[in-house]
Amino acid sequence: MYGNDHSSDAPLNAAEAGGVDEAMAHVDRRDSVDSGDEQERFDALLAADQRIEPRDWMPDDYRKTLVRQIAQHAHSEIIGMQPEGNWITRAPSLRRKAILMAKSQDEAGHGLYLYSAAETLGTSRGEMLDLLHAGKQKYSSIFNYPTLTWADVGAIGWLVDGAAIMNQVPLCRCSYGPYARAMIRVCKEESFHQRQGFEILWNLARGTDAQREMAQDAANRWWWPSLMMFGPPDTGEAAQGTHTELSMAWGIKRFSNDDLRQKFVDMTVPQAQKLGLDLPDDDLAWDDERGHWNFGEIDWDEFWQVVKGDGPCNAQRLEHRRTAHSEGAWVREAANAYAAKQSQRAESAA
Ligand code: FAQ
Repeated sequence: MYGNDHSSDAPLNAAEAGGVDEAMAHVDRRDSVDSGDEQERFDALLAADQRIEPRDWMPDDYRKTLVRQIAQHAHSEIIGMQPEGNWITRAPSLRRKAILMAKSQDEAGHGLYLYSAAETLGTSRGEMLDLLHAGKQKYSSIFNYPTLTWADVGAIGWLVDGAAIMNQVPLCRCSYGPYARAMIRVCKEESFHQRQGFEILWNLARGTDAQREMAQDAANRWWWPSLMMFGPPDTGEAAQGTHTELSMAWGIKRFSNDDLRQKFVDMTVPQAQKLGLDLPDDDLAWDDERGHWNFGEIDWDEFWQVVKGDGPCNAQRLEHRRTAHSEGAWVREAANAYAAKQSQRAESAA
């Protein structure tokens, strides 16, 4: 099974449903925004749906919010390589292995685009990594769960990448230019990631009984953590204490966590039906009045436990990251020495 031939026309994910094209069609009309002082110009740019660029004045809290979110996003990409990296040496065929290696490399690349976007806000990649290693910056809760079988690689692609795209397509229209532009490229690549996960599960679900059970078990284990990825409830009374209201006013977030979670459920339930897999939620039911799927209570205690460092794999993930960083020190030193030599040469030739 290749491509989208499990269904004739339905897009598999949000990136394929036009959101990225819409962001790419954004027209730069910054020159037409002419206002008095710095704050007024910033507000006028936002009101005209124009991008804020690194050279622009911006409120300190806007800058801090972006650094927090983009750093967390970048860290998620590179830590997110670990759960599936666990299966590169055990992929069931050469084709599967090549695909999985390419996917992990894409994720390293996404980390780089994102660290670069954050650097335009005046923080260095080294500083952000130090904060990650010291446990002072976060990464997504989802990557603290183990990958026990090959089907987990499929579930990560289908559900985790699917949730990531649902959250990231609106970020292509984020008010901060470098982040928005990085997201366009990331979403295009993520779209393939989700497709490869779906295809793994499609094949397992049509394989032997043992393979089908493996696929079902993976869907059971990854469903709820994928819903948690969107972040805590942030609408109605729950909005208090979250960053959503301000981030939406600043055009950083375009939708609430709850809205994106609902869109994800609505997109994913028909896909599960197509795969022939059950989702582990007895409350899952189509609501004609709302025009959405109703779903059960999320275990927010589990979410906060994982976010605070007490999930199944938090210690292992951070330890592995710290080790990789210290073992890579010689590469960074060599790259810096090479760059210094190049610039010395360029200076003496000038
Ligand atoms: N995990 O007020 P909000 C991927 C924290 S990339 C941990 O709603 P915000 C690709 C939040 O930081 C996946 N912490 O916060 C891939 C805040 O704490 P703080 C990553 C979480 O920022 C696939 C507190 O809870 N994607 O998967 C989580 O407005 C496969 C209150 O929350 C992004 O980072 C969580 N899930 O909204 C790679 C997308 N959720 O900072 C490999 C960009 C919330 O005050 C394999 N980020 N928290 O201490 C965003 O869109 C936002 O930051 C949200 C959270 C929506 C994640």
